[in-house]
Amino acid sequence: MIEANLEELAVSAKARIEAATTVEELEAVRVEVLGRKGALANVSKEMAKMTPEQRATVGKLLNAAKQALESVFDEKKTAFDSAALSARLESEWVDLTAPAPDPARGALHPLTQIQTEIEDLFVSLGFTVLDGPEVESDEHNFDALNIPADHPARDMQDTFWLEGNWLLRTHTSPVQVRGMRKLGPPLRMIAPGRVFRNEEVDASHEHTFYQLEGMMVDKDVSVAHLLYFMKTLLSGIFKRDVMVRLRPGYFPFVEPGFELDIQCLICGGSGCPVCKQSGWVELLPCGLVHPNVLRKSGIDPEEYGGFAFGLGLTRLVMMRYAIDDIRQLQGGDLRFLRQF
Ligand code: FA5
Repeated sequence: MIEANLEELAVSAKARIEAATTVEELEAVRVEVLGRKGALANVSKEMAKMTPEQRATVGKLLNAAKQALESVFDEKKTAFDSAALSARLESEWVDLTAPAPDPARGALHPLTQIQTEIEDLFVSLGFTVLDGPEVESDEHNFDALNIPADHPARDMQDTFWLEGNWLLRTHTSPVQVRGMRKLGPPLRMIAPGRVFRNEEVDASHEHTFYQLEGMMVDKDVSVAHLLYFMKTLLSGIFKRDVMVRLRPGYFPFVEPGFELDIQCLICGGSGCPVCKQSGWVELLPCGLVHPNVLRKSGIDPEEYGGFAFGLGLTRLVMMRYAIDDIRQLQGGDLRFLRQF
């Protein structure tokens, strides 16, 4: 009797194992049949009540059924495992021969782009590009530019003073001094760079901004030369007609000095916060180099003359791309920068 039951149990368990469609289902059958409290374990417990002969027969059948079912189970489990592995390989498949996806590309900051364009322009006109330190001496930033210690013009540029007679340069003009001393006359140089002023920040004023200095020293340099280079610079940058105005400007290191203003390209001259409602933006102060400045750098003003200019590079970028707030340029916001 018990033999027949065992037979039936084995047949039905084999069928259920083979029919299982998920690992969970398979595991449930295993626990139910082969588990510690499963059907086969129950038969094993029953054997205690049997005669030794019966026990021998049933024991054999039980072992055979157990082994047979375990092997059906293992087979089924292996099939599930290999199906799972194939699915995983399929989903994680990588084509090593496919071309790599485009990496996210960076781009040059608009300031750098314009700086490079101006450098190329001036290099093509025979100018050398010079660099100077951002931490400068009082002598280079002021004295050598005809601005002695007690000169009221020192107040024109609010200075970040450091210890001793050191400071954060307030303009790129000290590189003029370095250029004259290094190259000697005749010379043509430009010097782009970062400058610092202890100023209140607004739509058109930063405490840290960029200028581009230019200087030419030679025999018989006149205002005509200055104007020629300034016009070449502006048409090279804007590639269209822009309204400019020239007015007298005072800088101790030039005589005569001029302010070259550009009609505000943000508002077209009607007035906005960038041009302080005036319609004009100060962009390009310039002039003929003061004889004292030449003399302080070892150049004889009787023999040589020169012109110099100090382009507001950050403002130029604002005009070219119609950026209505200077703070955006150094804010580091990638959404803003990606537009260029
Ligand atoms: C100077 O710095 C002189 N060194 C320029 C110069 C050089 C004159 C050679 C003559 C000969 P100024 O302080 O005006 O000048 O500054 C020059 C330009 O820098 C300005 O026309 C303006 O475009 C820009 N600028 C000045 N202050 C700021 C500021 N806070 N933020 C942004 N741009 C500024």
